[in-house]
Amino acid sequence: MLNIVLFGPPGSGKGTQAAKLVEKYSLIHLSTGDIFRANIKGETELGTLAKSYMDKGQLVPDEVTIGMLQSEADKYEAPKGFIFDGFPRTMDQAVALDQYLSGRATSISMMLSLEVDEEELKKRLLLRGKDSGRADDQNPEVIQNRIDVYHRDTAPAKAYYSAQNKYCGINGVGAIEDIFNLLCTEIDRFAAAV
Ligand code: B4P
Repeated sequence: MLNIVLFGPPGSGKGTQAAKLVEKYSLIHLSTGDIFRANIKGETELGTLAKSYMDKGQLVPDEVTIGMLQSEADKYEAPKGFIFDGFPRTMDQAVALDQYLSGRATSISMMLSLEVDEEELKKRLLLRGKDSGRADDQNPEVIQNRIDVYHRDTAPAKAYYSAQNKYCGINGVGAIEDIFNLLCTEIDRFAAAV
């Protein structure tokens, strides 16, 4: 299986690139942000809980997020692979993901990390906030909090994958198609080596 962690700060292009990658490589796309937003729309109990964190730019607690991710992944018995988009976002999530995949006799192939400077992130998120109506993209303070949480709680997961020789940083600034080509080059290089 080809299992990719698509990583990066909020607004770095994870969702944008994941949509293109799943189509090219026929992978299953698991975006924790999308699953939370679907639950908010459906007014489920999980949605109400998630909204109370997301609206403030905080992470949804690990015990909720990890369980939800695993039950989504369980729906697919024999996929070609997964793209984990927005997960893991903490060290505990990274460890839980390894344990989960090992139970399925597979593992993470690589972490592709989109690197984008803070000014560009803020610009993109505020722009999306105007069109999408996403509450977490409309308030500069919430956006700053999401970026701060990324540096504090999420970015350390890079070292976790580096230690396994699975980390790959990608320049996430530029044309969407050019960034997509950089990602594909890394995936194809990995696929050719196994
Ligand atoms: P996510 O849905 O993962 O949202 P995100 O990080 O803001 O978005 P993403 O990075 O995918 O957006 P993209 O750059 O594609 O998370 C939302 C919230 O859910 C989190 O804050 C948290 O509260 C909660 N959550 C999710 N996962 C969790 C977890 N594992 N644990 C705990 N809580 C969790 O797009 C941004 C914009 O940039 C778009 O408008 C796009 O068009 C634009 N863009 C993309 N690429 C561009 C480029 N190259 N140039 C210019 N613009 C570009």
